[in-house]
Order: sequence, then C-alpha cells, then structure tokens
Amino acid sequence: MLIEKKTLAEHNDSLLLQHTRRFAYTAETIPNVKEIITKLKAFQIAIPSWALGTGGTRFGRFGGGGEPRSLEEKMEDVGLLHQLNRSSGAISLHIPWDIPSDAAKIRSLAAQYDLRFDAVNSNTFQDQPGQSHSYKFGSLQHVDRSVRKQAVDHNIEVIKHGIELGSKSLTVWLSDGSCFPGQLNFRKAFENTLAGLQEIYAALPADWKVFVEYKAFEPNFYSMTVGDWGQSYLYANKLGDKAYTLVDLGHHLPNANIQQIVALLLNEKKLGGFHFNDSKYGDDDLTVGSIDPYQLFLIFNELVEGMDARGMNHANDLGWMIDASHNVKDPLEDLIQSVEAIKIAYTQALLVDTKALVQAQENNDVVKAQEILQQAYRTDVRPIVAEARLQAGAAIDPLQLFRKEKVREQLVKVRGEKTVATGL
Ligand code: PSV
Ligand code: MN
Repeated sequence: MLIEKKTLAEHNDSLLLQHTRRFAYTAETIPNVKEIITKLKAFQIAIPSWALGTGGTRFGRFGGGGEPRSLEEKMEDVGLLHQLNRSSGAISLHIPWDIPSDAAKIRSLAAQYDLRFDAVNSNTFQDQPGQSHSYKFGSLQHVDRSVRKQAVDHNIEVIKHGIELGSKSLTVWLSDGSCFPGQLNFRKAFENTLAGLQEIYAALPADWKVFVEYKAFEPNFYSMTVGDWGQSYLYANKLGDKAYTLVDLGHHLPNANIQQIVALLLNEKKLGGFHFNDSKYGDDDLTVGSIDPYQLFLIFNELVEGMDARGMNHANDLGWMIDASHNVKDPLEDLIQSVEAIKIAYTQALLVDTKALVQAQENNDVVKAQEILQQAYRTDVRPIVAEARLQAGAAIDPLQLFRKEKVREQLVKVRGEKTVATGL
C-alpha cells in the first residue's frame, strides 16, 4: 500500500508551521545548509528484503502480523518506506530467500515505486531443500571440491539474477569457519576460499563490484574464514580492482575502533560498502543509532573526510545498506528509525569544521579537536533532515504519519495475522 498524496500533504500541512520555525532556527547558524540539503536528498539507503519481516533469535520468534508474503509485497513495503522518507530508494535481495522468478515484472514494479536494485546477496550458510551437498562444514572453504563448486555455482546464479534486475554488485558473506581447535586447517581453508572467490570474481560483469563481508564470530565460534577486515582486505586485494571489503557494523569484536577501520580501508581504495545496524554485544541487529549514536557519527565523520579527500561522491561511490532484524519492533517502524539515524549522523558529519579540525590536529590541540567534533555531534540536525525530506516530497515526520494512518493494521487486514516473511 501507498499513502494517498492528499493524506501526505495534509500531514505536512499540519506540521509545517512548527517545522518552518525549527528549521529557520537551525539553519541560521549553518551557512552551507542548502548544500547539505542537496547532499541529503541524494543520499539513499538500501533496504534488505529480509528486514521486512520480524527477526528472531534461536530462542524463538514473535511475529507481528501483516508481514510480506512475497517479494512483491516486500517491494511494496520498501516502496511505502521510500514514499515516507524519499531516502530508501533501493532494495537488496537475498537469494534464494527472494528469487525474482519474473525479472521483467519485478523490474517494472521497482520502477513503479522508484526503487533500484542494490547488491544481490548469495546464501551458502543454509542448506536448501533438494540441494546436493551440505554446507554444514562450510562452503567455499570446504574440504570437498564438489561442495565448493556448488557454492561457486550458486554465486554465479545470483550474479545472473542481479544482471536481470540491473543490480551492480554482489555481496558474499560466508559463515565458513570452525567451532573447535583442530577442526580446520586455516591455511587450506583460506586457499580454498580464495580460489572459490576467484571463480566468482571471473563471472562478474565488467561494471560490477563484489563485496567481501567479514564477521568475527557466529555461527562459527572458534574461527571464521573471513573473520575481520584484515582477512577481507587480503581476499579483496588478491581478487582485483572490482573486489572490496564490506563493513557490517555488528561484525566486530567488542570495542573495535570501526571508524579507524573505515578510514584505512577508504585510504586503500578497498572500502566497498556498509551494512548499518547497532549492537551492544555482538551481531545484535538493533536499530541503527539506538545504542551508540556517537560511534555512528564518528564513522560518518571518517567517511565524509575520507571520501572528500579522494573526491568521491557520497551518494553513489559506496554501497549503503541497512542490515538489521529486530525481535520486538514493527519492522517498518524500525526501518524508519534506522534511516533517520543514518541521515542524522551523516548531516552531523557534514557539519564538522574540517579546516579547524586539521589545524587542531597539527597543533596537537586535543581539547579543541574534541570540541570541534562534539560541536557537530551535539547540534540538533533533525529539522535539516526533515527539511530535506519535505523538499523531496516525503513526510515531515514519517513515523507519526505511519502510525496515524494505521499502516500496520491495514497490512494485517490484507495479509493476515500469521504471515511469516522469508529471511532468517
Ligand atoms: C550475516 O550476519 C549478515 O550480516 C550477512 O550480511 C547476511 O547476508 C545477513 O546478515 C543475513 O541476515
Ligand atoms: Mn551484513
């Protein structure tokens, strides 16, 4: 479902006076506010097709009702989200959770919602019904050549689906690793994985990228074969120019300095993209910015600084995506909050007085450097983000409109209480 244009306009009218006052107050102190708004309007965050349903843990899953029953309904949900914020103009498919069996139809549906296809994701971390070989002991790392071949073939199949949809990148996340010392020969596991990735790389179209996503632990708890950014970087470097590291914020050991990782990968031209989420302990998949918004800001600060230093386009030169799957929230409300958090952090990073920061760093003025960063972080930029949304034709307050229109209740009516979307 989409919100009627008239309803959207009424919502904006009802908030316009208050918004205009707030925006004017904020904009007064920000000379380049117009430029910031232009950047904000261009900045789109892809929504993964698996985030539209309720997530679960290994202890259970509590569905919320009205979950999308098909890829078409997932696209409908992303379309609605994009209508509300004009910042979610892309969808990322996980295969085989979402197989676009009629690509032309799916493409035209995407055009209807003004969505493009972001990275396609392969899945060699679960066995599928009818599959010849099991991934119980890994996929690309596997000791058995036929398992490795099956995993390579699957990735090539995923690329084919992506080509049909107009996607331009493949994300490979492997759960490969080991649970116990001695289970795996690390060197051989690395070599096998590299050889498999090389075969996949060879199947990439010339204008495609492949993202190698790392993760410190889970489902393997002794070793992961792509366990950290160093390992991912090794693979990406050995593969070639079309291969990059993908940073998922939840995939680090506690207290990792993600912002430094980002800065160095960018500098090496090997940062490909992001999976945004937040966490307190591990891969908690919580709403972006819900636990540590300051870290998110510091990451964006490195991104903006590093991308500007290399003349990169903020909106298009890296892959921006949310990867979260919560247990207790309405998935669409969670995504509204996540997109908002990303936009806020990005705006705050755009406010950093870079020249003054460089000077403070040159002078070893630690106090000043902190003041500069926190001046930006502590600025309430929500009116700027809302103004960008308003100018783009979206809602001043997407969450308020979503609730007022009782979107979930309407979806439950159409789709039912007990629907379960595909995904983890
Ligand atoms: C693995 O934890 C991961 O972050 C990868 O990106 C997968 O594709 C996704 O989550 C599956 O939910
Ligand atoms: Mn991820």
